[in-house]
Amino acid sequence: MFELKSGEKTLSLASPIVMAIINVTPDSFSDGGQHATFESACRQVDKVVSQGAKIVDIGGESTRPGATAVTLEEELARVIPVIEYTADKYDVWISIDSSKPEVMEQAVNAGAHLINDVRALQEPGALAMAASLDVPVCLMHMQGQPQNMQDAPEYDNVIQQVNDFLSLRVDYCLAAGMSRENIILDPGFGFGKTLEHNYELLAKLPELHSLHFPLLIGLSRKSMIGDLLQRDTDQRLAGSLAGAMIAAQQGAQILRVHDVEETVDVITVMSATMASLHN
Ligand code: YH5
Repeated sequence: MFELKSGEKTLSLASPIVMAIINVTPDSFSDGGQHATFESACRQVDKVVSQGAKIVDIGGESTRPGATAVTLEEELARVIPVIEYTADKYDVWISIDSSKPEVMEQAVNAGAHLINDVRALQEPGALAMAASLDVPVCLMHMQGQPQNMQDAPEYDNVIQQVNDFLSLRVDYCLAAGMSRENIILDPGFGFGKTLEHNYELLAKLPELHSLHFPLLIGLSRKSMIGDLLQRDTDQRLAGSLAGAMIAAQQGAQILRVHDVEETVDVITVMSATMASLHN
């Protein structure tokens, strides 16, 4: 049974939990500037905490296909105030979604408990920084870079290649002095994968458990839902919930989602069912 520890805090992974996505990026439909971005992120934190999110994942860099890079200064200006607001007001776990060691450091100093890095600590200095901060880290698989990853992803054996990549990153983390208990793994749905690759990974998710680390899964509103169902981003709730349910049944411990209230309902029904097995 997995449990995460960060400083004085612990988080049980005995049944699946929800990580809420908090994007601290300027909304392309409004031009309210930095303060509007801060305010809307804080209101989103208020909402998802009340809906039962156990972790809020705060990110200031868009890693969607084709998104442009953000400077260190800009990323810090976006995420640090939101982390401070959340740490001051709530008991919830705070995750910093970043690949930059300086952001990881300042985020943890501002109250973040966990690092979520879609680049699996491959940026210069990130591995040493994460090891010295001594907090849990999610290592995600990506083929290519956000700018080009969806161009023509190719694998001979997608589950094996994802497994081998994550296993190698684990070795580097352990060699850098990171504790085994601080590692979380993620196959990275949509990060350099076709629709078929994504569904093969979801179907074969239990194979990733052979590494014996908790799994984090993010498929909420992604193309693997939208392209399959031919639905726009605001019409992907049912598909996302089905995906979350399947991931949880396949043994995923952490579900990274936009729709917190609905996903909490799904896993509550599932957990009640599983608990009744022992009756
Ligand atoms: C993830 O899977 N994903 S950012 C496109 C969408 C909807 C959502 C077109 N960060 C993950 O959420 N971190 C992101 O619709 C992540 N695992 C972890 N650990 C992409 C995203 C999204 C992209």
